[in-house]
Amino acid sequence: MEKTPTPTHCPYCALQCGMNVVPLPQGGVEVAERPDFPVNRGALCGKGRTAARVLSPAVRLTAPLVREGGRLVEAGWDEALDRIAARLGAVRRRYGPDALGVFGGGGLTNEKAYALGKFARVVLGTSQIDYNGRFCMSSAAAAGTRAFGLDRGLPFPLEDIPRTGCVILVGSNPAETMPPFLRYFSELRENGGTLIVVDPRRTRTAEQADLHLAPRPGTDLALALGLLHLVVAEGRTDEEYIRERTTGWTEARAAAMAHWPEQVERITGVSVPELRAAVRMFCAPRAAMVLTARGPEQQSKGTDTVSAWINLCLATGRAGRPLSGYGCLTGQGNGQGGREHGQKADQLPGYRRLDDPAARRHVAGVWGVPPDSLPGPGRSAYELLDALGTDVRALLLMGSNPVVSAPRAAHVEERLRSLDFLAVADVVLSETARLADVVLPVTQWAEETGTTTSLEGRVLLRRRAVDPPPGVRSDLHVLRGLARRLGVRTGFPADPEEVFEELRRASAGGPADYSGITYRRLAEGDGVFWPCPEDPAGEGAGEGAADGRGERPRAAGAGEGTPRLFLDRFATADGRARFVPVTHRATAEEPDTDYPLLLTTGRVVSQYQSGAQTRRVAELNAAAPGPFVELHPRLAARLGAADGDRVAVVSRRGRAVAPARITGAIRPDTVFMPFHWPGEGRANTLTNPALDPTSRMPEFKSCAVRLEVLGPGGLGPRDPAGAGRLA
Ligand SMILES: Nc1nc2c(c(=O)[nH]1)N[C@H]1C(S)=C(S)[C@@H](COP(=O)(O)OP(=O)(O)OC[C@H]3O[C@@H](n4cnc5c(=O)[nH]c(N)nc54)[C@H](O)[C@@H]3O)O[C@H]1N2
Ligand SMILES: Nc1nc2c(c(=O)[nH]1)N[C@H]1C(S)=C(S)[C@@H](COP(=O)(O)OP(=O)(O)OC[C@H]3O[C@@H](n4cnc5c(=O)[nH]c(N)nc54)[C@H](O)[C@@H]3O)O[C@H]1N2
Ligand code: SF4
Ligand SMILES: [Mo]
Repeated sequence: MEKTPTPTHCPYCALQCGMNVVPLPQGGVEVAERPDFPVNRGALCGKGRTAARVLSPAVRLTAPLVREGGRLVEAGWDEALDRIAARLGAVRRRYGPDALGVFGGGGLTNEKAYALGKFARVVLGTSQIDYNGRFCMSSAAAAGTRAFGLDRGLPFPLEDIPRTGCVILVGSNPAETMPPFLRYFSELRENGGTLIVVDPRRTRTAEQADLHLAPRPGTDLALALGLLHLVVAEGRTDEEYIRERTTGWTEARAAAMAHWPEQVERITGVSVPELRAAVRMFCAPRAAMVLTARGPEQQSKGTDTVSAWINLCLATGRAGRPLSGYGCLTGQGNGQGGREHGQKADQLPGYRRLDDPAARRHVAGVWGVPPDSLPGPGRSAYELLDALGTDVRALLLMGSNPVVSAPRAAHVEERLRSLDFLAVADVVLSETARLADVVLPVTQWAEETGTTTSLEGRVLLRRRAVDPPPGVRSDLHVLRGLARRLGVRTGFPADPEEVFEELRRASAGGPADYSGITYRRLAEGDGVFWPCPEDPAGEGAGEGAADGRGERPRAAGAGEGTPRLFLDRFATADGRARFVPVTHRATAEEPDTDYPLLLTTGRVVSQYQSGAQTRRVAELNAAAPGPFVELHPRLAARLGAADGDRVAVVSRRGRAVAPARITGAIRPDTVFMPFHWPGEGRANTLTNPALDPTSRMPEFKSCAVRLEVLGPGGLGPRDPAGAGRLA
């Protein structure tokens, strides 16, 4: 057997750490360091190091399953695909194409996301497609687009972070969510730069900060406006930059001036001296950055909140300049690329808009269909899940586990159960797959080739390193098989490179232009930053402004694309960034006498998302065996709760039970739960599906709850909801 390591990337988060996959003498593979990849230089978190465990047939699906008499039983591929095609066809004949739903995921490669979007529009003819990325960074994407005319999470590479002067990190906890990323902050501080962390909890990330602001959940909008107010009041705006590179300042300024620091202190709980200190630190150096993640974004006002942070950058001249800017840290392995190539309800490949006639013509041309045949925009993720069993009667789900991860999850579970037909393609028998009528076992990262786009906007090649178990096939194979059975015989190749070649053409000329990127080019280097238009003279194209001086992409040899955006101009029609006037508003569900506390939710380092993959790895379960509720000692004393006591957290949606973890690192008015587990400790039983009006992002980061102390948890290992069990 070939014993050389295969260089590839982690299956989990958006950092897309480089790793080697190495064959073992006794068969199987393991993950090893890959020090030459610049982003993580060999460092991996525990999830990445143990990723090969999930390749084992012992923990994953190895044959299609079909429901017979209420039970899932093994079946052949033809039978499984025949059933799906027959049922989708029957629902379409009876109720029309929009009764067919498709739900995708930001963990899917670019090729899969592209093929899934095309499958929905061309084969099913449905508008009802969306994906879990809606739950992730959609608010930042909406705010970035309206300010800069383009949304690429980070408009600069991570290597710029240590060289800036100050970073405000808002609602992001990389110590748990991207451990190798922390090095960029330690280097920043070694170079004399400062780090400000905004988080209601004193996380392990916040502990590294020069200043930690701990606002009440859901008040980041007021906080950013308060900072902007002080920037104006202290004369720290950059008037020349505002004049030359922006529009809309007058209205945005007026909106900010209505938010007095004392009022902001009352709303957020962050004191005026702390606000002043933050402004001083942010404005002192010549360059500075604001980075946001899920904390400020997963709110029913997430888009306006991100706009407020962008306004702060624009007013101080800190966007579209070297070592300065606003960036959003995407989350899933292909969180960035997954939002560019057409699995989103309103979108066509290349980050084109589905309601733009020119975009429809271009993409329809590549697909060989009349533009009029493409459906219009459909429902957003939660709205789609909420419509299951009523307007949407059959669902094809690929790359998500909403029974655990969707807001108001008990309701979503009930909607999934009410479907006429559910098909799930997954690696493992997830909680959602257990509800399906047909389950398809698919290949994973190390068993297939494909591209992802990291949080830097860097397109990367994942390489096939090992053969999948017999009986397992790829998502692309699934889509090809279904398309054929539904009468579309061409246009759905199972070979990823062929799909990528088509994606290049479909994205050409769009905002996220990949046309100059090829597998060969990706294999030769450390990835290519989009946009990367094709060089008319040959393959290599789009070597961009790697020196930070901001030329537009230029066509010249095998370069790294466009690492830095906006240095000359923003991607708006007039080249200027737009201020958006925003004002603070309350969360959708403020505490009251019945539900006096705020619940916020998030992540721990050793579990990933709904836990479908990581709950199957013994080492990770040992480190993070189950859910818990973080609460402050004062709150615990008031309720009479001791550390480890079982507590019920009750919201208007339902009730979850988990052990108490008492810590001074959280605000006394707030409790925190990680969302990685199903069953009685499922945090999403509680969460509020109030949606942001622009991005349709649910409010995962705050809802009103009360606590009931149930008493000692008892000795011995608890097994809340099968948290530690392998499926
Ligand atoms: N270990 C692990 N790593 C992951 C993932 C995982 O599931 N597990 N998932 C990946 C994905 S998809 C994503 S999206 C990223 C997410 O990465 P992060 O955004 O870093 O993760 P979260 O824990 O959801 O939220 C970050 C912080 O927001 C804080 N927060 C809560 N409410 C508020 C608020 O109202 N305002 C502010 N400012 N902060 C608030 C929380 O206390 C938390 O510390 O992580 C990626 N990496
Ligand atoms: N309360 C609360 N809820 C949240 C959040 C929060 O902060 N708080 N965060 C939200 C965020 S940011 C996100 S991104 C979502 C994520 O939540 P989910 O969408 O549930 O994400 P995963 O658990 O990664 O689910 C991916 C599923 O796809 C499978 N899979 C992996 N790779 C492939 C593949 O290549 N093909 C196929 N077919 N399947 C594959 C996995 O085994 C798994 O079952 O959760 C959201 N839910
Ligand atoms: S930080 Fe993210 S990409 Fe890196 S090893 Fe961990 S999960 Fe994988
Ligand atoms: Mo995410």
